[in-house]
Amino acid sequence: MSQNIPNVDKPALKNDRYLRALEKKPVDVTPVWMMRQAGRYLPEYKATRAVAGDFMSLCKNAELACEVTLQPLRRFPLDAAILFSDILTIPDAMGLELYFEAGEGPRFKKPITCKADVDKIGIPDPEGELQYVMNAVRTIRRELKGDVPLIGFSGSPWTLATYMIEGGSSKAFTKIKKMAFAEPAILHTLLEKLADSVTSYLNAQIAAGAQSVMIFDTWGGVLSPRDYKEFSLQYMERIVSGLTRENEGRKVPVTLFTKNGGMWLESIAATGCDAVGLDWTIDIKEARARIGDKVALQGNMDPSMLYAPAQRIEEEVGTILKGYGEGSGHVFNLGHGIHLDVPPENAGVFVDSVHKLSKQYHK
Ligand code: 1CP
Repeated sequence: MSQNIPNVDKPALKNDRYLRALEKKPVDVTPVWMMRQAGRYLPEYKATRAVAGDFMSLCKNAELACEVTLQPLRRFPLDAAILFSDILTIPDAMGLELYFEAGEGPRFKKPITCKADVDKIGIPDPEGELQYVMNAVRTIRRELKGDVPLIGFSGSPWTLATYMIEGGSSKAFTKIKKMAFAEPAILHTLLEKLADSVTSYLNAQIAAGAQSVMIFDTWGGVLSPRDYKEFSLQYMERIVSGLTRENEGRKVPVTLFTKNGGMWLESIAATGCDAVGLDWTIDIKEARARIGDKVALQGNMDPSMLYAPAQRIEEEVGTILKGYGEGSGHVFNLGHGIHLDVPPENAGVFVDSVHKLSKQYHK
C-alpha cells in the first residue's frame, strides 16, 4: 500500500499564461502544451520507463511519474505540465485488471459483459485504490516549484466505458453500441457510476494540487448527434457541474475534448466548461466564429504536421494563430496526441513558433 504524501506549500505561479488564456484574460503570447507531451517520442522517457518496468509501474511510482512529467518541460518552454498517468486508472481501480499486451495497447482481464458485471462495480476511493495518482499529483506540484500550472485529467464516462466493454482498444465499437441500443438501461447505470467516479477523482486531483482539469472524450465522435448527447455529453455535463471550480484562491478551469466533436461545439460549450478542445478536422476560425467569447479554445494542429520540415511547421502554426485572431482565449495544442516517432526537435520548433508568432495578436 502506498503512503500518503502530504500536500506541500504551494508557491506562486511564475508563468500563468495557460490559466490566464483559459480565463480569457490578457496574455503576452499564446500559451502552448502538447497532448501526450511525456511519452515514447522522448528517449529519456523510454529510459525512465525501462527503470520502472511496465507502464502501470511507472504510473504507480510517484517519483518516476513526476520525472517523466517534467522531462518535456526541460526540453521545451511549455506553458503547462500534465500529470503523467492514464485514463484507464479508474476502470483498473474498479477491478477490471488493466494490463498492456506488448505492441497492442491496453486490455482488461475482466471486461464488462452484462448487468451483473455493472452491478458489482463500486466508486473507487481516490485516496484509496487511486492514491498513487494523488501522490503523483502532490509530488509533481512540489517539484514544479511554481514554474507552470499542472493539468489533471480523466477520460469521459463514454470513452472509459468503450475500453471497459470492448475489453481494450476498438475500431468499430460493436460491443458497446450493442449494449447502448439493445440494453440502454445497463449502459446508463455504468455511465452514472463512471460519472460519479470521474467527479470524485478529478476533485481529489484538484485538492492534491491540479490547477486545471481536462476530460478526454476520445471516442465520443463515433456516435450520432443524438446518441452523443445521450451517452457522452450528458455525463460530461454532470461531471462539470460537480467539480470544484475554485481552489487556492484561483479559478480551476475545465477543458472538454471530444475527438471528432467539431459538429457539436455549441453543445459542448453549453455544459458550463471553460474551454473546448479541438481536433484538427475543424477550422479554428470557424470554431471561434461559432463559439464567440463563450469559452476558450484549445488546439488544433494535426499532430502529423510534426513530421514536416521546420518551415512548414512554422507556417502551419502561423495559419492557426491567424485563424483564431486577436486577443486571449486560445491555448495552442495539437489536435490529438503527439506521435511516438516524431523527432523531438520538431516538437521544439512547434512550441517556439507558437511563442514567436503569437506576440502580434496580444497587444
Ligand atoms: O509507454 C508506453 O508504452 C505507454 C503508452 C502510454 C502513455 C505514454 C499510455 C498507454 N498512456 C500514456 C500516458 C497518457 N495517457 C497521458 C499522459 C500525459 C501526457 O499527455 O503527457 C494521457 C493524458 C493519457 C490519456 C489517454 N490514455 C487517452 C486520452 C487521450 C488520447 O490520446 O486520446 C486514451 C484514449 C488513453 C488510453 C491509452 N493508454 C495507453 C495507450 C497506448 C492508449 C490508447 C489506446 C487506443 O488507441 O485505444
